[in-house]
Amino acid sequence: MKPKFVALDSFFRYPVEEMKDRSDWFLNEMLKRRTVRHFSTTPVPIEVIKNCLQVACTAPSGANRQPWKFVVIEDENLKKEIRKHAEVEERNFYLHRAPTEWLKALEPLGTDPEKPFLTTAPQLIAVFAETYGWLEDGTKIKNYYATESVGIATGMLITALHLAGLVTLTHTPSPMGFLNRILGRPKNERAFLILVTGYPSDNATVPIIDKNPLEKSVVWL
Ligand code: IYR
Repeated sequence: MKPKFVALDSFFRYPVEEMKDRSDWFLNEMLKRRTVRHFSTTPVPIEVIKNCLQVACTAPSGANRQPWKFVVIEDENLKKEIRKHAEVEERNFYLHRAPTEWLKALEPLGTDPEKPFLTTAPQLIAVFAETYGWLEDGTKIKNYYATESVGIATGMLITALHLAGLVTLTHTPSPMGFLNRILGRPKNERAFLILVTGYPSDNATVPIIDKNPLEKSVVWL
């Protein structure tokens, strides 16, 4: 297929001072983001979730395949079912499967096998990666860099939800195969994570942990 192009009309070149201000503002907002494990049952306006999902769907992806599927779960019975299965896997993880070293690494977070947030939060967004797909005519097609693409989209979703005034928890019960069954997702979709979304509870606390200084994560050459 012959590629088609249009002029990059959406780009705007800001004055340098304005660029600094915008990046400062954004940094300050993002420094306030915390992963939260204590959720309120207060419902979230669905328009906000929709906008944030739309942000996620603008993510770049391998060959523009957009290999993501976001399953928004509000149904109380489905949430209970997910919690039941996740807690079975988590008990197994904390009591048997997790190496001591891993448990030690999790200590500062204060996590355990109980996952009440899976039923208290108003929305669980189960994120799936489509490892392959089909063209309109039914031809099977491979997706490229599906995991990377879905990771980028999920990062943008977390950012959008934070800027909209909500909190999230990236939850990864392992293994997550039960999600396909409970949510009726096809075989080409691989569960990536559950993004627990909502308002924090009034008495929410977060662990005292630090982010590394920039020098630890960035190398300038
Ligand atoms: N999935 C478990 C354990 C866990 C693992 C990592 I890596 C974390 O950053 C946090 C928790 C749980 O959800 O408790």
